[in-house]
Amino acid sequence: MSLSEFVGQLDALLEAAIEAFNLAHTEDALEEARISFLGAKSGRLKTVQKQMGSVAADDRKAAGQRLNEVKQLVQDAFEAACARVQSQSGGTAQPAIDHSLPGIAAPRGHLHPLTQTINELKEIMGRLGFEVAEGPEVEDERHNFDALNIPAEHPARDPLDNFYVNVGPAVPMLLRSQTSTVQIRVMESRPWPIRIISLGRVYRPDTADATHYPMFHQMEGLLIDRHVTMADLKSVLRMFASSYLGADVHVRFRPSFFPFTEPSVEADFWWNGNWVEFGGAGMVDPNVLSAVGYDPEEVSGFAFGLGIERLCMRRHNVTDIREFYRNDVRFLQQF
Ligand code: FA5
Repeated sequence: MSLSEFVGQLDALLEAAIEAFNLAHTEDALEEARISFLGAKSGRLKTVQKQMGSVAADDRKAAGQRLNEVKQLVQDAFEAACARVQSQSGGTAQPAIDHSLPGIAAPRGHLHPLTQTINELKEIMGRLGFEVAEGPEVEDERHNFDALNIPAEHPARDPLDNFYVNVGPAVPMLLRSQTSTVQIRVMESRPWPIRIISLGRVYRPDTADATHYPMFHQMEGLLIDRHVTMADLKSVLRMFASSYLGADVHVRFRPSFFPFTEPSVEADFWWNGNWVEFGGAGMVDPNVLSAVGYDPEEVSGFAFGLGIERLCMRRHNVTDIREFYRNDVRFLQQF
């Protein structure tokens, strides 16, 4: 064999060894590559070395020198690959993950009790034919007050009783204080008949106590059609209350006043020896129907706005509304 052939074989071997070591990503794969190139008995380097005897005697010294250089280079490439594989597996000889160990089960969360309540209320009202409508939480005064027949001088508009937000001098805006805003948005956007509910957050600067919170949830209901009466309103609210709170729930209606309904009532349920108010309701005031372009001579309707926390409290016997917002997992886990 000529010297150049011998050296050519060594160079090809070196190139192949470097590539094989680079491609090895586990200690096992690297060991396999090491045996293939540097193995003492039948490694490829050994095989080439055995051919040195066939190189012309004059060239043998040069061939030996090159053989030693390549041996060293292959050894260096192997050691560099060892260091890389070890650092990739966290520097330990063990695999980073022990697949045989039992796993740690992640604790499973669930929906907040109020979200669960909202979903259930939607389902009950859906069965009564009410579809869900949405409205913004940051509202203008027209939807929160004017169109609801609440005039400029009405005490309910007092800045101290509302959360006004500063979005620019031209448009006074506030966090909605009631979901009745959505009644207006729906009536403005489509012709009657209407049968909707809207559930969401409302905001009032009320002091927090066992039954009040400055941010709470309401379910608004609105039904507009020909010949709607107070009897329809009371039937729907009674059906709703017995579906959600149980057939034995005791509900009463008290005369009340809201600028946007006439006549108006407040609805209470009996709970732990007391009447607890859970919502306001009434027949939609003709002024409201006119404000959205409906003819009060042609249609009538009823509306209601119920406190979702109060309903959920009675259903689950929660005696302090603040529990819903403390985020104490011991409380939340119970639902
Ligand atoms: C209203 O908000 C009217 N928009 C309801 C209405 C709608 C009347 C449609 C007529 C027609 P009121 O302010 O009473 O009404 O609130 C309704 C319910 O929200 C209350 O009965 C109560 O259950 C709940 N609520 C009121 N304030 C709070 C509060 N600070 N924290 C928790 N729940 C409250």
